[in-house]
Amino acid sequence: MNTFGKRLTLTTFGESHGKAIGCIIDGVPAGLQIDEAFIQSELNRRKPGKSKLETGRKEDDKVEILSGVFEGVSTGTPIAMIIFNTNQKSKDYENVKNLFRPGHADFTYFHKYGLRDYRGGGRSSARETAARVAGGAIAKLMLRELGIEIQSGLCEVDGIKAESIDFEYAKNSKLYALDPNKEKIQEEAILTAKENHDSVGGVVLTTATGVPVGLGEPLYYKLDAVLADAMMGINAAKAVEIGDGVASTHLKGSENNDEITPEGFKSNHSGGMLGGISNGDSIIIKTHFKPTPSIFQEQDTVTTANEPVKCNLKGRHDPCVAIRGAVVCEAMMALVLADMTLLNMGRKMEHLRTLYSRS
Ligand code: FMN
Repeated sequence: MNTFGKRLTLTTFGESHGKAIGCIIDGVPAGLQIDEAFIQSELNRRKPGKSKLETGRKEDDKVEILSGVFEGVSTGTPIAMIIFNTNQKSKDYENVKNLFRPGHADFTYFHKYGLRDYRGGGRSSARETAARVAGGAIAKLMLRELGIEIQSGLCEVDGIKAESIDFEYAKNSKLYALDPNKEKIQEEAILTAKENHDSVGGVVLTTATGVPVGLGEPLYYKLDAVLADAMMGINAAKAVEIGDGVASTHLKGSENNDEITPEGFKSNHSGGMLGGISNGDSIIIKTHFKPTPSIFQEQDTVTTANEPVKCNLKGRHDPCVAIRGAVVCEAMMALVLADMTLLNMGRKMEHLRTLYSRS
């Protein structure tokens, strides 16, 4: 299963050390201005090697559009995009060819398929998420025309929590930190872990503003459920919270309910969704990422023949995957919301009358 979505679908292909990765995004309505510079700028935000806080793999992540766009505008046909891999160092993975890296997907891929592309993790590598970001950029262009904007940033690194949230600040922070006062100690935590040949986890806060009431399908394609699926499907994501999430389980109903006034909701504990349908308030999601599995400390593992062995890794790895994960969270939220806007179009007769009535 390499396809995501119902009306707007994203199919990705490619492996970490293969020739290329890419995606096909289908269902984009004709007539959308496709700003290639914007798609590239989104990929640049996710691309590796921008600072010491990220993997040293240096990929340009130059995207090429192969189809579905004519004279800068979507044609309503599938949009295919490709990104060639240029900076693979597959020999770094020769020593893990016959063993399983703890915390990575090697063990499960091998036992599921009976073989695995060990070079950089093959398809299980988060290199694939560049293709999601390319597809997500198209979804963002579509949503932007509808007044929906998506932003993200890190609200926690190695247990160090943000106490204030500033999405504008996060845009120019090396670690997409949401709290300017916590950025320095969060950065130090990442660099200390890296010096100790270790890694840290982090939490990404993603929000969408300008979302209309009514996105989300009862009962099996609820907006919160699909967003949770989209976020949990990102490599290394281990938990997702909608609105106040886990904290809401510690509140009384009187504290947790978002009271309603003629001007709108008084608060947003619900994260902008009720009954699986958007309520017109901002969508708020937290995605919790585990520490990067590839670390440079000796660890116990087994070979493909199930013999005990020590695992000593080479290669280049992110000390905190949540940083680049933030851009992927935005892409996944964009894909879900774009899909939901298209799905919602036939839900009222007035939608159909607007489209088809001749009078
Ligand atoms: N894992 C690594 O071992 N090294 C990396 O450099 C690395 N970079 C990542 C970058 C991003 C943006 C993301 C989202 C994840 C990254 N991961 C990295 C995590 C692995 O891909 C992931 O842990 C692995 O596929 C196992 O899947 P699971 O953790 O979801 O069970």
